[in-house]
Amino acid sequence: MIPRNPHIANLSSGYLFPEISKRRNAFAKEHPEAKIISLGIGNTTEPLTAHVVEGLSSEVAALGTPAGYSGYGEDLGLTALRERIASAVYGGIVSPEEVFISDGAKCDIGRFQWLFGAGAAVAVQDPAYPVYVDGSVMIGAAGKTKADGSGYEGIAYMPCTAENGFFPDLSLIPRNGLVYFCSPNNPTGAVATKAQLKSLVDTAREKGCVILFDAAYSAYIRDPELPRSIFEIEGSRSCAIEINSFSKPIGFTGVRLGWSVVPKELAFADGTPVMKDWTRLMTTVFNGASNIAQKGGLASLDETGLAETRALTDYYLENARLIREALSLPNFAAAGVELYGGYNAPYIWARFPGRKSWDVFDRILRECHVVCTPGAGFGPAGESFIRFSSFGHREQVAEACARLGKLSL
Ligand code: PGU
Repeated sequence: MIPRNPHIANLSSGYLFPEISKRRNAFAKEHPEAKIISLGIGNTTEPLTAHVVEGLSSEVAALGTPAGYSGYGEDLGLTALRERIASAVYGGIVSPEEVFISDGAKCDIGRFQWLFGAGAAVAVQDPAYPVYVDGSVMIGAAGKTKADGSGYEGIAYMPCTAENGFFPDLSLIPRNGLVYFCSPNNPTGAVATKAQLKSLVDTAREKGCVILFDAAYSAYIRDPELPRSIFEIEGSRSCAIEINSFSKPIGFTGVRLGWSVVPKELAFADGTPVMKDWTRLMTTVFNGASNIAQKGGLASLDETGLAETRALTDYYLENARLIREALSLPNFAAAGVELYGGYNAPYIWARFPGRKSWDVFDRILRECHVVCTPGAGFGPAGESFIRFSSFGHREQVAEACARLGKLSL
C-alpha cells in the first residue's frame, strides 16, 4: 500500500475546531434539551448586507446570459478588485499588481507554507492561530514533537503573555526564517502598535526573515493610532507579506474570498523576487477565486459597502463589549479572572489562574451550555486561558452572558 505521509503522521493532535465540535456534539447527545450557544469558533453569524448581495446577485444574473458569462477568470484575480483593494484598503501604499486574490486567508497560509517549503526556519507567536504550526508540520518544517508534548522542536515559539503585553521577545526569532505575526491577534485580541511593528520589521530585516503578517481582523481596529497593515511600517516592503480576508469584515466565511500582498521588493536569498514564485505557484495549483465572490468583494469596498462593513464590525464589537462586561461579574472577579482583548478585535482572552483551559471549557459547556475555545489549543502559552468569540446573534450573546454570570468557579 501507499505509505502514509510522515509529516502528516507527525501531527500531535487533531485540528482544534473539529475537536471542540466533537465535545459539543457528545454533550448535546447526552443532554438533548440543552440550548447550546457558541462563543467558540470565529465564524460570522449576521446576514450578508444589501449592497454586497446586489454585487453577488448581479454577477449570478450576468453569468446566465451569453454576454455576461465568463469561465476561468483572470489568473491572479479581477483587475478591478485588485485596484479597489490597493486604493480602498491600503490608500495606495501598495500597487494593484502586488495584490493577489484568493479564496481566503487560511488557504493562502497553506500555499505560502508550500512556497517557503520545509527548509525555512519558523517562528510563531505563542499562542497562535493553529494553522501556522499545523501547516508547518504538514510540510515537514516543524521537526519532531517535543518530549514533553508542548509543541515541535523545529518551531521557535515566542510567548505572548500578559507580562509582556502580548508582544514577543524578538530575540527568539531565528535567522533566515518565516515569522508568523497576527494583529489584531487571534486569540489574544492584542493589537500591535506602530512602534512594536517597527521593531519587528527592523529585526526581520536584520535577521534575513520574512514576516507573514495576518491582518484578517484589521477591519476591527477603531483606534486611529493603531496600524491596520504592516505596510504602514517603514522598511516592511523588503521583509513582509500581508494576508487578509473578506471573511471577518463582511461575513464571507462561507462565500470565500481573500487576498495577499507580496511587495515587488521582497526577494529570496538568490535574488529571485518572491512575487515571481508566488505567481508561478498560484497559477499552477489555484484557479482563481469565484467570479461571483469577487463581484461581492468589489461591492463591499465602495462607499456603501465600506459603510456596511463598518456597521457589521461595530455589531460584533458591541458583542465583545457585552462579553467583557459579563466576564467582569463578581463570580469571575472572585476567581481572579483577568480579561484581555475585545477592543479593536473580536476576541476576548480570559485567564483563569490555576485552572486548565480544557477543564474550564468543560465546566462552561456543562454548566452554561456555552461553547468557548480553550486557550491551550493555541499553543503552550495559552494554558489557563479561554478565548471568547464575539461572533454571534445579539440575543444569543446576551443569553450566553446571562448564563456565564451564574457560572460557579
Ligand atoms: N487568519 C486568522 C488569524 C484567523 O483567525 C482565521 C479564522 C483565518 C485566517 C481564516 O480566514 P479565511 O479567510 O476565512 O480563510 N479563524 C477562525 C476560524 C477557524 C479556522 O479554522 O479558520 C477562528 O475561530 O480562529
